[in-house]
Amino acid sequence: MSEAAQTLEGWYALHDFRAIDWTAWTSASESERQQAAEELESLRREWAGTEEAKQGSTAFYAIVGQKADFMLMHLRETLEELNELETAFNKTSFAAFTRPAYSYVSVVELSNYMGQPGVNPLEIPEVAARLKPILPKTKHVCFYPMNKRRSGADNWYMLSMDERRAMMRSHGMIGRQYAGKVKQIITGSVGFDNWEWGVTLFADDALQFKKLVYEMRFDEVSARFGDFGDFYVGNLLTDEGLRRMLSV
Ligand code: 76R
Repeated sequence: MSEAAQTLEGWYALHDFRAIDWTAWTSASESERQQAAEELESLRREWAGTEEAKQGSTAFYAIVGQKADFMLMHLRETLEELNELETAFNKTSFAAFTRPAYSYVSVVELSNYMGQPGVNPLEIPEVAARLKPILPKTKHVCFYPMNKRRSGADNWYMLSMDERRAMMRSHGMIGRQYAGKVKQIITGSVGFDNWEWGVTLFADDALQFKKLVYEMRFDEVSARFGDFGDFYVGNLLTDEGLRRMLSV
């Protein structure tokens, strides 16, 4: 058996994608819409409070294209909290104007491929901080789930630790060239959802998503071993953006 990579886990993650029932929204009365918007607003204040207390983090993005209208990405200490959040949202009158489009359950994950022997990574403050990240408020987000391939000669899980480490080093070197332009949060979902990882990228310039993902396609770990699900790309929903989106 090959040696399993050790992983460190942080906050649990829920990516909650919703579509808005625009017919219902635009034909609702002004006061129904206002009530719905206020209930959403009150949850947003609650989420902001949790974030200020550093007990979790939430990102809110409009999604471009027909896959969804918006995404809420929540990070929390426990799966129970994610469940409560989801239910609280579902009980709002705003949720009655939405329908589920997609969701993804995972946990913030760092693997030890690049770890130094004899160093406890949890004692490195940057590592500990990356396990419980406050989500960036960049203009754009990109999310997609992925697997490492397990087929024939291209079975990631049959490779030796040394082979995997060498490939992950090359992967990390490409990634580092995007420092300051793209922030990535890798969440592990083996045992939680249909793919092995969720990849969430944040950037102020959306083109950097394309450039980074494209460049990685030529790198062995993605070229030979990466299998990808649907991509979701979106724009930060500020207070003003949300008002504009919901105005009729
Ligand atoms: O954690 C670290 O910074 C060390 C290096 C590193 C690891 C271990 C790293 C760096 N990644 C790691 C693990 Mn990554 N990453 C992806 C994708 O589209 C694709 O082809 C792949 C999707 C992107 C865009 C990306 C970006 N990475 C992983 C893992 C877990 C693998 C495992 O355990 O087998 C996956 C699935 C994954 C996928 N990666 C970086 C980036 C970027 C931008 C970096 C540099 C981060 C930095 O140095 O700040």
